[in-house]
Amino acid sequence: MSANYEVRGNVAVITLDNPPVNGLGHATRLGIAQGLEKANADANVKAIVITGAGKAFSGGADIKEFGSPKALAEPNLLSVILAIEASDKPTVAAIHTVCMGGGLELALGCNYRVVQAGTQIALPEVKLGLLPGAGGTQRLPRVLGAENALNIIVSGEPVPAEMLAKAPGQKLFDKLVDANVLDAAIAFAQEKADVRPAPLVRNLKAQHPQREAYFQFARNMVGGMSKNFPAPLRCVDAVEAAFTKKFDDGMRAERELFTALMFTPESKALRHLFMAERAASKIPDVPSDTPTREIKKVGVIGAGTMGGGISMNFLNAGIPVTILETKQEALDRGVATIRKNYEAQVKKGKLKQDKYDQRMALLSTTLNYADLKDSDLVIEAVFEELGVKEAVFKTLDEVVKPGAILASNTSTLDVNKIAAFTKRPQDVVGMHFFSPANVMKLLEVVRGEKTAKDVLATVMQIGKKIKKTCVVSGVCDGFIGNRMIEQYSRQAGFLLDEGASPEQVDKAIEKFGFAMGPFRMGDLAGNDIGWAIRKRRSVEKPGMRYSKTADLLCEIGRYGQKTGAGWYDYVPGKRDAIPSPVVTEMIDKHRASLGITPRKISDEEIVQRLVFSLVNEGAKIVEEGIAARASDIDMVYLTGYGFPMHRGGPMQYADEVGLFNVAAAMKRFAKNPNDDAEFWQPAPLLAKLAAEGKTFS
Ligand code: T1G
Repeated sequence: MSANYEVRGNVAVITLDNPPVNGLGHATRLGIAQGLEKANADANVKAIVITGAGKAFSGGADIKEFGSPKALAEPNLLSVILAIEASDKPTVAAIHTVCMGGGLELALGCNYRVVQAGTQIALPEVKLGLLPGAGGTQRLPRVLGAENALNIIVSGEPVPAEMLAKAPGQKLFDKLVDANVLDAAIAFAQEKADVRPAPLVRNLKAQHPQREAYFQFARNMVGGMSKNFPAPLRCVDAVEAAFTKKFDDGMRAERELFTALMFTPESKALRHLFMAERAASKIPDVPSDTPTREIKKVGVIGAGTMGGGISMNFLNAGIPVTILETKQEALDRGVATIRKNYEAQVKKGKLKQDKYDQRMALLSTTLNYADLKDSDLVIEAVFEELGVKEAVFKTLDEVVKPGAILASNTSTLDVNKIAAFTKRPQDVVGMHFFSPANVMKLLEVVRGEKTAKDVLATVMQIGKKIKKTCVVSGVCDGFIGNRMIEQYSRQAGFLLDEGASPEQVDKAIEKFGFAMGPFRMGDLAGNDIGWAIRKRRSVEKPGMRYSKTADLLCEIGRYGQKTGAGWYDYVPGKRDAIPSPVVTEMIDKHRASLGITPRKISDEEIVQRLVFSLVNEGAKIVEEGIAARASDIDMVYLTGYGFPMHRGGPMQYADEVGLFNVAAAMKRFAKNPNDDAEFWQPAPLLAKLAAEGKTFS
């Protein structure tokens, strides 16, 4: 698809037509250029209108083209905008719905802009680790001034057109209409057909009374928010060039800054994230138009931390929830926690009182399963033990109406076994929320062998409605995230056995970008949780070797912050992790018992063993079909496990390092007698891609 051309009266209309959002791919750019030529060659044409078909004026440059020769193929976006400015006949942009990135830059090249109220205006390039690279940093300040332009460029956030159209002194929009923007633009074009010279944004002067002071202030403000990302500060540099350089020199400065950012790992990570987020919503064998079941009422079993957090997600989306517990005091405790959470948001000004009241009005509680019979979706969040799940699902199977979806929030148990407790396994699915469930974005949607396709499509849809990033996982021990974190935790323990300290490991991986290293995380979440899982797994997988240090820690009751001591010591009431002589001695003794002479371990080895353990297990998960694609693994780790955004996820990071180098490192680790040679054999998928010089994505 490209751009359509027609003449209405004496006005040529060029319509961008590249569904779904009129991305400015090569064919579309070519179509616009050809339309301009045609219009300028047609004596009957007095003016030109440019607009977009469907649900957008334009969502900007075609992100899917990035990195391919097409992205720069002539006419590139800069050439198209220059052609618009060079047009003999006046050009009017008819802007509606979405006008973002290169789409707004295209409109800024026109002589005039007519916009429809409700249009979302944005320059979101910074969210891709970039900056507007087709004149946005030079033209927008000329029509909006420094402050408004810089806010839009550095935030990347959309702003309603009507707000900008009413800004004092703005020259971004020449006319704001409520509807029928194309008709209005054609009429406007006819009015302006003979005005010469037609105005051009490039001829406006960008001025600021205290330019130096303002941009210094802007750098200080932006510098704080962009610790791991260079783009926001580069945006400030580019916008300042509009105030210190001639237009063409400013354009050259913008181009240099844009091109440099295009090749940074951070931008590649963010562009990967943009595509990965959208890919995760696609289930290969479930068509995107699969009919879904209506979810009007939700039941939640269990009013504990998870049950309460899960309930809040649905209340926040305006969906009524009935929470069931076995005892009234458990219900009362659960509701009180929900209230406390909302009241904290109201106090911080993040939630209006009336919204809080509305949400609480949607919440009901019960001790009686019969009250769940009309639920369209029931999610159990009871004790993580198969026997308990069996009792719950057998009862649900008896009580809840046919066609209801029965979901388990289990984090490690076999969803197929849970489904088999019912006579409707096709309606059973895993919905694995991450604690705190009302905050963490990740939702692992675990499909059982018999889970129906419309159940999956429904859960993905409702998951998006409650603002979760949904990733589909097959059934295996730990699904995607926890299965991988087990290897990460094993490596952390082996590093202690071999000579590292908890604080060295934590500091190394936190310097890499994780919010919290494995030992501080253990102290926060509770070391006894992992202890219970290791006990269960030692029965199921006796061959799986672990460092004993974590068990030794729990055996002396050091569960973490909740017991006042864990891997670290804590001052009561404070969360600062203090290296513990008790733990140091415990580790030293354990090492001696293993006959290991401690060695100095580099931060690089620590980071590689922790991160590459995720990569290797992730590659196995993809080749087993538990995850549909490598980028799903990245979505799980970016939204559920605090993997640093600027690295793009474990698989993206491995691509950046180079799979050949990753495989080579794994082979080195396999030679370490205190490590796990079998685990470090590169997964077949990884070995294959490395050998072929390919990447996961
Ligand atoms: N290019 C290609 N595809 C795009 C796209 C784009 N710019 N924007 C969206 N899509 C696809 C998306 O992948 C999905 O595809 C479908 O459209 C629906 O997207 C030189 C260099 C426009 C607000 O960053 O913010 O211009 O999964 O689910 O919720 O300075 O998409 O169906 O195959 O998000 O209605 C700057 C990014 C580019 C805008 C619509 N522009 N897009 O939201 O739908 S860089 C952006 C969005 C640039 C210049 C620079 C949103 C949206 P699929 P969706 P939505």
